[in-house]
Amino acid sequence: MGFVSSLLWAFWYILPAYVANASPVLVGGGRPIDGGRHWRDGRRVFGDGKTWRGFIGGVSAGTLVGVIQYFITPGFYGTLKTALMLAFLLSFGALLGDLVGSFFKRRANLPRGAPAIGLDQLGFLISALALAYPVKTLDSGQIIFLLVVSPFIHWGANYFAYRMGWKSVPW
Ligand code: CTP
Ligand code: MG
Ligand code: K
Repeated sequence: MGFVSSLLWAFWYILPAYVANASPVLVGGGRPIDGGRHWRDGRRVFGDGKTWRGFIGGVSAGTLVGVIQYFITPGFYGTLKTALMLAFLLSFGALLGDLVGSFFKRRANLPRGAPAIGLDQLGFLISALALAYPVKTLDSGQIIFLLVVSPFIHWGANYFAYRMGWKSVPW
């Protein structure tokens, strides 16, 4: 595989995780996952920015993208079942990593929406890669590439969402 095509495949592989991470800003809202409860430090467990609708909607959107990807490049996945499993684990991993990130942000006394550089841009990605690892993984060069470019994509996507009026802060 050529260098450029290996990087493009890395994007193709991780796409469900990106979609899962980005879609809650549009589909989220309603009941927060922590149900409004507080941790023993007196602060919210996750906060109002982590909702069931965002979580389930994000996992669904990412998984659906994976199914569409299978029909575009079946050879990359082998079987529909593999594509489905991979997309689900990438999407679930992304939202789980995002949730864990918010847990640590609240423990650090950061209010909902406050930026946490590193955690915000890479937490979802590392968690997605880890959960999907047993089904299909990338080589180390591709993983390093995603770790380097994802923060820029994350910032770009958030800035776009801010300019569209979908969220109140550009990060
Ligand atoms: N969102 C959601 N459910 C999730 C994740 C995100 O509803 N599980 C929605 C919320 O409206 C959230 C927005 O997507 O405000 C942007 O997500 P994110 O930046 O991850 O949340 P923050 O508001 O920044 O909250 P936190 O400080 O906890 O990261
Ligand atoms: Mg945020
Ligand atoms: K986040």
